[in-house]
Amino acid sequence: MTAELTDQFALTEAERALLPTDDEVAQYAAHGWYLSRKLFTDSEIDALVEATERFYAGHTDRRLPLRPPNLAYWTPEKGDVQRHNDYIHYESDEVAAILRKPLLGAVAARLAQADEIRVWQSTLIFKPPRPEEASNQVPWHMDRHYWQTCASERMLTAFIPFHDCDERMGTITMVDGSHAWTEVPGDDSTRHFAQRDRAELEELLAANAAHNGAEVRKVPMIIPKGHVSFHHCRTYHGSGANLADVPRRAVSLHLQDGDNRFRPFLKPDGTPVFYNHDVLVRRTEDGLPDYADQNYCPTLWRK
Ligand SMILES: O=C(O)CCC(=O)C(=O)O
Ligand SMILES: [Fe+2]
Repeated sequence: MTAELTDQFALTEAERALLPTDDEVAQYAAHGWYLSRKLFTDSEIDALVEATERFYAGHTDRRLPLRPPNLAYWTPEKGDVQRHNDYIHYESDEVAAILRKPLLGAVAARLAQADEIRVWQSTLIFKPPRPEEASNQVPWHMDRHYWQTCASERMLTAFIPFHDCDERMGTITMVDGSHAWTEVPGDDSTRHFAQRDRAELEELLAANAAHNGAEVRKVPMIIPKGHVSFHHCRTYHGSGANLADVPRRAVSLHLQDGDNRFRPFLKPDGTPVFYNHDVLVRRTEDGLPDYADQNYCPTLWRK
């Protein structure tokens, strides 16, 4: 074959300069979070605002073929609460095209020390400037708890705000080093934070810190527009109210390494755990949900 194959995941030299350094990869491994360089241009971010406004106004390029059991999906009749819309990378081609920038996957691959990064989930988030609205507070949690059907311990999340994002806006806040903690046994941690009591989760964080002889050091991520905050799937994080006078807009892009596979997982009471993908993705040869199904879990970057 003489035709040259262009590598769809190749980075330009300018992009390679934006990857985390070896030191930064080591910092991520030690602390469980990383604030990136400017990975998206202002016009890419502005395009996300426009595309997601069209989405909120009712535009989708495709809809999920069925409604999975634990879907977060804001619709206008829910009113001026915090909006969460899962599978935004599936429903909006414009959003997907921007989020699937190979540079983003390459940064995640360095952090996770993986040869391949696929999308796991993406959630479009809109936090209205209403400090009194309780749904705007995100209680302390680790994402791993919601992904117990995943074999991987290296999954991570890219939090991508659509503007400068600071404490006043209720930015995402990390509990430094908490990804390395062991857990107090006995809690049914698979229940989503939206279905749990905030004070109970606050206590659970304190109990887990004490269990590890650790202090709770909270690090608000001050994220300039175009930069991305990454956190390990076991890093505790949360966020407070939006005290600004404009909405806080973001996508949480949850990522899996190429080796991630389905694993069966039982709750403490013996009932099996499901992830929403399990009713959507194709099956592997063994009849298990295939977390490499490119329809739902497209590859972002491969070595
Ligand atoms: O919206 C937030 O501040 C937190 C989002 C979150 O939990 C995540 O990105 O995993
Ligand atoms: Fe989270």
